Amino acid sequence: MMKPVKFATLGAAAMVGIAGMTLVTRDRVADDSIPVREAPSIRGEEMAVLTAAPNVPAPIIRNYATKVIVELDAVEQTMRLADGVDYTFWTFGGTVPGSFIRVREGDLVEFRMKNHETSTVAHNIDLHAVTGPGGGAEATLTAPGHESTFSFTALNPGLYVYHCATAPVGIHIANGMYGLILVEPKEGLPAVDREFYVMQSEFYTKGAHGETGLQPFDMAKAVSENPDYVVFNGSVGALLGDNRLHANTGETIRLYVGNGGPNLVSSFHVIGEIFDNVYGEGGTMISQKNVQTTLVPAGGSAIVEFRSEVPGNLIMVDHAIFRAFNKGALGMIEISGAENQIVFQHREANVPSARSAQ
Ligand SMILES: [Cu+2]
Repeated sequence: MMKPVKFATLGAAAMVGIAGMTLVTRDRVADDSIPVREAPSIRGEEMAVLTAAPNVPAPIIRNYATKVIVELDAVEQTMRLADGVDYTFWTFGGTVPGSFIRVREGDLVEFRMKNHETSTVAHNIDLHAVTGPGGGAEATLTAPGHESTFSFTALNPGLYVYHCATAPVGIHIANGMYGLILVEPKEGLPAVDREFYVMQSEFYTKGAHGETGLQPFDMAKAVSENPDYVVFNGSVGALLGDNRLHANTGETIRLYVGNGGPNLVSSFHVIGEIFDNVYGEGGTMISQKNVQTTLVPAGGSAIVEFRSEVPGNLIMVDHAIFRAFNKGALGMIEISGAENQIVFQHREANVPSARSAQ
């Protein structure tokens, strides 16, 4: 026990010693200290508004902590994974990813999880926003047709993944049991024009990519981390065609980006844009500006923000690029509005070249 104490003492002395810049150094040390987080007093109660991706519940305007009741069902159901391809998904709230949950820092969350009577197995939930054993996993292990309730205080703000943590955990996640919970900082997030919920994940099927019919889960491919599908929002094309996202030029856009995994790390990129702000790893500080591609870990998140300057189609990809063009990790944001020829101008494409060979 003595050694670490001595080391810490030496470290502090060295920091002060290096400086004549003592004030700056001392402030930094103060800001970086580990805070004491205490649950605030609670006023009133409300039911959480949950949304299916790509929608996000409205920003919280309350300036006090309340009791928020979240009701979320574990539901197993067969749905489209790709054209002609079905999969029996295990879900939170009937969708993949699961419903987006939005609470405020300090809120007392009463979480009620029902496992639908048609389920074939038990399910539970581990919310990474929870301070407490298993993120709620042990408190919510629920047989089909039953329900469980636990409560937690959302001590830390940030964008957190939740997922099923029932053994075998990998299979429950691989089948679609994950989503995002945003714990808004008590001072709120800066206002933006559009917010969207985008969550990447991968699927492992007996058949190869595109092989039609109801496809069962493939354990060997999952263990070897070789997915047939890598998708945004639960299926190939969930953010393409009629499902594409929309915004106008001049608007500010915030994407809450999650990665359910179960295995892959996402190199999240939007073709034709630059992230003006990135809240790395879903934390509450803008960790970097002017970013091309941000990493989103399995079981992690990021918040990215940008202003849309010119019209056209922005393409979301996992820039591990075969995943985008061969496995499904593609999405689109259509930006409508007036051209800005200074920022971007189409000139002449693919005309015969008059330049002499060099
Ligand atoms: Cu489960």
